[in-house]
Amino acid sequence: MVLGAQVHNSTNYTEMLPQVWPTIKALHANTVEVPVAWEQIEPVEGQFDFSFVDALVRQARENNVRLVLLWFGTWKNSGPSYTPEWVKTNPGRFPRMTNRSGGMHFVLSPHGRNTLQADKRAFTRLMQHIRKIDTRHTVIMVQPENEAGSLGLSRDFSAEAQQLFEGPVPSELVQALGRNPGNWSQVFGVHADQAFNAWYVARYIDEVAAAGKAVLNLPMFCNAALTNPFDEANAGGGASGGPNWNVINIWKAAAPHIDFVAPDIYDRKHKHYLAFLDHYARPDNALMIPETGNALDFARFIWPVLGKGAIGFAPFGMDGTSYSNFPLGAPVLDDTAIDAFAASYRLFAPIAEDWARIALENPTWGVARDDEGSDQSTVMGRWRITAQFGLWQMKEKNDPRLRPHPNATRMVGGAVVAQLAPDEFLVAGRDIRMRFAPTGAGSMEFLSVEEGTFVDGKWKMRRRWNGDQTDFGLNFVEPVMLKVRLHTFGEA
Ligand code: N0T
Repeated sequence: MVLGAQVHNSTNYTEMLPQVWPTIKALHANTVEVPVAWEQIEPVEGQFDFSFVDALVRQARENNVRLVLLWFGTWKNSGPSYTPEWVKTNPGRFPRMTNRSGGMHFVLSPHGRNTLQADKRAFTRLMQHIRKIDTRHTVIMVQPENEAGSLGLSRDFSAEAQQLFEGPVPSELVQALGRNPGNWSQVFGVHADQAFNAWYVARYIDEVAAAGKAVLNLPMFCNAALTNPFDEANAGGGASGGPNWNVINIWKAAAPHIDFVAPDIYDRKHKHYLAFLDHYARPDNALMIPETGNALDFARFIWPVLGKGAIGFAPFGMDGTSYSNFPLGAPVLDDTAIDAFAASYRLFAPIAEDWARIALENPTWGVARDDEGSDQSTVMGRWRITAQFGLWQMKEKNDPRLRPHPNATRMVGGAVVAQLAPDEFLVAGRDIRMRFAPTGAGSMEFLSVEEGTFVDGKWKMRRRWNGDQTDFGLNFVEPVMLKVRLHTFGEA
């Protein structure tokens, strides 16, 4: 389970690494996502320099964390800014997309065979190098390209691309989607441009990934710049062709060597965040959040992320280089911002394997405060579980005669529940109250509420919660894990 953190975009230099590790340590992260740029490993065509990768892998080991390498190549937030100068300055050999009026768009064309060959060669050399130096398996995953697609232009309008666009949709794709054959407009209607670009961008990246996997078979994923999760009509208006939520099926058909596609979530509306999780958690797609905002508001979403069985989560911009991507993330990465994420990482890091197994084998539910702080509930077996936010621990509800709890207006609070047996649950959370009530007759009574953790795969109790700690529901402040056994009485 990746309790991750992504560093800033320009932290991919050996001399910056000392500004990474203290933040990662404070965060209790077990995995760091770091860019490796094409321009840095192949500044001169055919001459490779892996000194940064060497330093990174060595220092990651010294700091006891795993790595996810981010290949900044043909596409970085759609643009070619991380390609070497010999690529940037040769649009004849490495064509950009052509816009509707015949002009040059800044994004490289996915139809450029030379670009694909050059990117593929550099990426393969990177994978060869990792194979050589990383027998200890410090690098656990690779992300080929970053937020691929095209911002500002829906597809390539060059003569060559236009010809492809007017031709039939490849039969593998229509078959995979269960559609009737036709040209792109016939099959995809108003989404034809986006679908077309998605297919060619995904085919391109699949070829890069396949070449890399042939050398070293690491899991590979692609991250998505997202559009509004409910607005189908405008879903093509973002990084067109990237693995946005509305074209996941096209990516699945086009890129069999990409193990999963993953959402970069910077949208802090609760309803939107949860909708993204639903879009990307599929039987054919493992859920991982490779980037999310590092502001306080985002930290609580780790709970529903865990509840949906995610394999990873990583706030973006976690290093000491003092850049801030506000308003996407925190205005300043101070101790409070770090602690918002560190709190849950501290709890889960020592038991990441235990939790991964539990979440695989048992029903789970995760919950985070919504934008209003309303009660939320679910039913698991014969129990209704309700989450409440912003309450004093000994009060049933907000009492206007008392001063409001400081959390009443803060975007904090969340929990995750795993049902181990009909009447037995694990519950972990922060800034939240969790209540259990039978859906049928009788009243709930706790048999035991044990606070503890897993040691060598076995539950180990630290203390029992009782009295004030259970009389008003289970009130979490700092994250702890509870094993809760319930029964009902008085049903007759
Ligand atoms: C991200 C990051 C980095 C609701 C931004 C986010 C990273 C890239 N792009 O700091 O550049 O390399 O993957 C795009 C956010 C879209 C805005 C959504 C607003």
